[in-house]
Amino acid sequence: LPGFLSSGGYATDAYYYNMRRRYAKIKKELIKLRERRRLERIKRSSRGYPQVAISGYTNAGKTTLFNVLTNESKPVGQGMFTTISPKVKGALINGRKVMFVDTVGFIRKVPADVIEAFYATLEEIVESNLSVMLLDSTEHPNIVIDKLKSSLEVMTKIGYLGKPLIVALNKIDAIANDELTSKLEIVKEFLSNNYRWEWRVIPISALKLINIDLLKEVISKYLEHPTNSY
Ligand SMILES: Nc1nc2c(ncn2[C@@H]2O[C@H](COP(=O)(O)OP(=O)(O)OP(=O)(O)O)[C@@H](O)[C@H]2O)c(=O)[nH]1
Ligand SMILES: [Mg+2]
Repeated sequence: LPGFLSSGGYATDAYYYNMRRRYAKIKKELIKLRERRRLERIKRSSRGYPQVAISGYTNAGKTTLFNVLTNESKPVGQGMFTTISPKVKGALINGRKVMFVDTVGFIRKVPADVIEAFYATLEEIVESNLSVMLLDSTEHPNIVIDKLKSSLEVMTKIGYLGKPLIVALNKIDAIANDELTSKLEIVKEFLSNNYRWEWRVIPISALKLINIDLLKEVISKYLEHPTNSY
């Protein structure tokens, strides 16, 4: 019996030893990844290109908009987490090169295997000069406001402060006019009470290409007149 106990003790030590080693290895890889992204960001900003992050909840249409703005053909999905790592691509906006970042969608509970991609997304948003936050206008008004509220909470928590915010109310091709009017109102009212810096709300359809030119115009306007915090 003592032999059984002692071998059990040994096995446990070995288990923890292995776990620690595995954990240390993963941690080292994550640090390397993060460092690489940091260097890539420095390279981008030293070229002088402003960066615009497309943020928002999963399934809001971020990749669809990213593809439209950058002529990219990234996969678009029905359901959550089509995009699991951020992607950056340059595009000309009113003759000026802008780097767009397609990000991983916000959700309430992040599954373990996407946590790192999620952090990467957050870093890209904080480093950006401007964020276009997408909302899905086809959802119930309470859901729209709830998601706007928690998106703003995430953004301020990670340090997106003092910068302008464009809220794009997406998928307007799929809702009625009066519905759009009332949702625009509540979103504007929420922002005027809760976002302390410059903001604009623009109804768009990334899929049916409605108001994309207006969105580009506002993006370039905000980039031309940077607020002092970046
Ligand atoms: N009707 C309509 N559907 C849209 C519009 N934009 C996107 N969609 C659809 O919404 C779904 C999700 O689009 P994505 O672009 O993959 O959304 P996403 O925000 O990148 O999602 P994640 O990468 O999972 O976070 C797809 O089925 C799109 O075709 C739009 O303007 N109108
Ligand atoms: Mg996506």
